[in-house]
Amino acid sequence: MFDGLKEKLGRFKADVEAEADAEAPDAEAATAESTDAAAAESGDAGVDSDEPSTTDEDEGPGFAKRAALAATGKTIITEEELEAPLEQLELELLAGDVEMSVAREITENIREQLVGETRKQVESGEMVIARAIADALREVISVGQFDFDARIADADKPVVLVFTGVNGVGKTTSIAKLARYFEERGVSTVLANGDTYRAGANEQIREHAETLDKKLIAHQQGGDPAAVIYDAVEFAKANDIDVVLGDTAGRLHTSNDLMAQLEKIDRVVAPDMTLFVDEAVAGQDATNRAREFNDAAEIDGAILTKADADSQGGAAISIAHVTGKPILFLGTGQAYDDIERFDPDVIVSRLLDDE
Ligand SMILES: Nc1nc2c(ncn2[C@@H]2O[C@H](COP(=O)(O)OP(=O)(O)O)[C@@H](O)[C@H]2O)c(=O)[nH]1
Ligand SMILES: [Mg+2]
Repeated sequence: MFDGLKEKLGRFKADVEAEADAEAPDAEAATAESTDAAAAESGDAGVDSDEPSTTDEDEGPGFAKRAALAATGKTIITEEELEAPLEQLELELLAGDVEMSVAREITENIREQLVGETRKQVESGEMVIARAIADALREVISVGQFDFDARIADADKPVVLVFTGVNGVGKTTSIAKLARYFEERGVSTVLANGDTYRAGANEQIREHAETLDKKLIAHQQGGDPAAVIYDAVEFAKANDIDVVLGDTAGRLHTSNDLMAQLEKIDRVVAPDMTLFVDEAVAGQDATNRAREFNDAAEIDGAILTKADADSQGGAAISIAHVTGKPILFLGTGQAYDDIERFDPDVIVSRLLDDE
């Protein structure tokens, strides 16, 4: 998943490590030595030069050297040395479909963390660099995250979720997957086909509803989407259903018509959450659409589909930072179980995994 980005980040890490090694040829030895000494001291005894030196004799031969290293404030790498690798990384992130402001944020975070970083006693240069990249990524992708299951559980029932996004990105499929997801958690659902625009939309979602054994509320093609979702809410109230999953038509986000429809849905049923759906393979386009949909009809979160297909990964790390709303789920295939919660820590470790 997201192999393009993974490769670019790996290359950057190797570049900076090479710079750090070139800068401090004796650093490896010093680090190894101090690591051993730290283990022997069994604790977090620092090498601060101003530490009382009463235990000098017990410290072994490495101490003087370590103290000297700390006193000189030996750094991993200087700003100058970081410049070329960071510039290269920024270009590669852009080529990997990362939004420009997000690429900047990531490289700035890494710069801030690495410049002047003193080689720590028990931490190799490699670890410092890996941590800086991981922290920078986590910071941009965890924007706005909240506990989705808890929010659903705590909300007044029925909870109304409306799905937006352009045609073909996987809205209807994601609704079907979420019906299964909720069922596994003991949460009941009703499906509402607010896509009254596209021919065949009723048949497609009905097939899912029947397979999943869920009630579907649908009107004729050409009907009013807000009325369909309203009816589903009434059905949920009358039948003690927890969650209404409201599909919508996926016309162009620039279409005034569609935006007027979303506004009407907002007015008539006041959804608890509007979830924007787009596909990872759309890259920068997905990020731009997320921004535009959010501007037109505020979203509460996003679902990024087709993460299983070969995508760079740029949308996955850009959407939250650009919209201020979290990616909540990843679609990872065409089957009902192919959906997972978007967990920033898991994504970061996938992107930085050396395998
Ligand atoms: N590989 C893959 N295909 C998906 C995923 N989600 C949806 N699709 C496929 O994308 C196509 C369009 O999906 P659909 O739900 O009809 O999109 P909608 O127009 O937004 O409602 C269908 O063929 C789905 O099977 C996913 O996570 N991975
Ligand atoms: Mg659809």
